This record gives sequence, C-alpha cells and structure tokens, in this order.
Amino acid sequence: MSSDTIFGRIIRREIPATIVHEDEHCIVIQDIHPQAPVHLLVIPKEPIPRISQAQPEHQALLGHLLRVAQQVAQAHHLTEGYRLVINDGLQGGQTVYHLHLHILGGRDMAWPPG
Ligand code: D5M
Repeated sequence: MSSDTIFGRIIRREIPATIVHEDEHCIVIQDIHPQAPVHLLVIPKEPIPRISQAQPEHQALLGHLLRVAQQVAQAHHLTEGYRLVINDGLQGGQTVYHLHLHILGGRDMAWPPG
C-alpha cells in the first residue's frame, strides 16, 4: 500500500517521523522543514503520485484527507485559521511524488504564495 518515496518509507516505518495521527487511510506527520509554527503533512497510505493523477475512485479518500486536515488543525488549536496546500508537479513545486496535503498555521499567510 505504499510507494518507494520517502513517504512510503515513513508509512512502512522504515524511517522515523513524528506521526501525529494515523488511521486506516492516512498518516499525518510533522514536516521536516517547517514553513510555519505548525506545518503538518496529511499523507494517504495509497501512493497516488500527484493530485493531477487522482482518479474518480479516489473521491472518498480525497474527502477523507480534507476531513482529517480539519480535525488535526482543530487539535493543534489553529482557531485563527490555517492554509491547506497541495503542490502538483514541477511548476507546482512538488518535490515528493506521493500525494500529500500541507497544513500550515500559527502565523499570518501571504497571498499570492511564492
Ligand atoms: O513537499 C514535500 C514536503 O515534504 C516538504 O515540505 C519537506 C517534507 N519532507 C521531506 N522529507 C521529509 C521527511 N523525511 N519527514 C518529514 N517531512 C519531509 P512538496 O509539496 O512535495 O514540495
């Protein structure tokens, strides 16, 4: 159920990470290079490489990732707001080709993003 990216290795417990949530479908970890006081990654256990390659059958899983992000943000007391980000591909700035949703919070966010 997991790929050969760094996130697949984390899901398989081959390398360490700070895991703040796990369920049947996903894990949530602390980002190793945090860009905000709270920077978490919601990672599906199924290794979809990128959001642009998600299929109709992934609809429920994608909804689940958003619900988990909402709940984890609440658990981290991000009551003043937060940002959810999915980077896709080269121009989107994606570096790990295993779909993941960034949760960024704890500071004011700029717009437009860089
Ligand atoms: O984001 C990929 C993100 O993954 C980036 O913010 C760093 C983070 N990362 C990379 N390796 C690790 C490990 N080992 N633990 C935790 N976080 C990690 P992208 O959207 O692909 O640019």
